[in-house]
Amino acid sequence: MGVVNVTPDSFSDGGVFEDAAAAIAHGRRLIAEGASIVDVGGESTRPGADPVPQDEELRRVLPVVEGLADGARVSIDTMKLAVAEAAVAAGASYVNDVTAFRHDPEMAAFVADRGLDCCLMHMLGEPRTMQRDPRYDDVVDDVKAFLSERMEAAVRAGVPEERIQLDPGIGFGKTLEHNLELLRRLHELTDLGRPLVIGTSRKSFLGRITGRDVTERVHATVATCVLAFERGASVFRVHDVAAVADALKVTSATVAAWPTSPRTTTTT
Ligand code: HH2
Repeated sequence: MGVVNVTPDSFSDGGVFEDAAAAIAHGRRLIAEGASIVDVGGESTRPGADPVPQDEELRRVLPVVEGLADGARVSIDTMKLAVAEAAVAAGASYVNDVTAFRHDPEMAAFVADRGLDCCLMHMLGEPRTMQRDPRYDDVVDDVKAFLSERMEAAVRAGVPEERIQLDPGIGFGKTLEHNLELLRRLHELTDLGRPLVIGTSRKSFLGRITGRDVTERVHATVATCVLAFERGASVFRVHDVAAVADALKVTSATVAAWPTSPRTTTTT
C-alpha cells in the first residue's frame, strides 16, 4: 500500500504532493514500483495535528482519487463519512479509517452497503492528544481486544468479515516501547483471523532508534516490514514502495522455502 498524502503538514512528506497533478504522478510512480493499492489522504493524523474541515479535505483528495482510480486500486484514508462517500463515487474501493468507524459510526453501514474493503486501525485517544503519556495494561492484549471489538461492530453493521483488514496503529497513542512490543509480538494478532496491515513507514520511533531525520528512515522502515511480514503482516503501508517491495520479495521467497519458519508454524 503506497502512501499519497495530499496535505501541507504530513509528518514526512507534507507539502510535497499538495498539488493534485504532483500527487497523481506520485501515486502512479508507487504503482509502477510495486504497490497494489494507493492510499490517498487529505488530513494529517500525526501527533498534535488539528482536524481539517470536510470541504478542505474533499478539495484535496477528490481530484487525486479520480486521477488515480482509472488504472489503480485506490484507498481513501479518512475518518469522515462524507469524504469516503465522495471518494468512492470518484473510484475508491477501500476505506482506511484510523478511528475504526468510531469517529463516524455510519461509516460501517456505508462500507457494508457498497461492498467495500476496509482497514480498522487501533488508536488510543485522538491525534491532537494521543502521544500524551499513553498507557496500557498489556499493549498487545489491549490492542487485540480493541480490534476484535471493532471487527464485531463492523460485522454487526453488515460488513462481511472477508472485507475487513486490521491494523495495530503503530505510533497512534504508543510509546517507543509499545511500538516495539507490538512488532515483536505481532504474530499474536494473527489469531484475529484477518489480514494485518502495518504502518511503520518513516515514523518517529525509527528516528529515535537510529537518530535519523524523517527523510532518511527508509532502511529502518524496511527492517520493520521484513520483521512484520515474518510475524504475519500482509499489507504494508509505506512511502518508499520500491525499497520495501524488493525486501519483501526476498523475504517471501526465503520464508516460502523454509519449512521451520515461525511464520509457517503460526499459520498452520
Ligand atoms: N499511519 C498514518 C496515516 N494513516 N493508516 C493506517 N491504516 N495505518 C497507519 O499506520 C497509518 C495510517 C500516518 O502516516 P502518514 O500518512 O505518512 O502521515 P500523516 O498522518 O502526517 O499524513
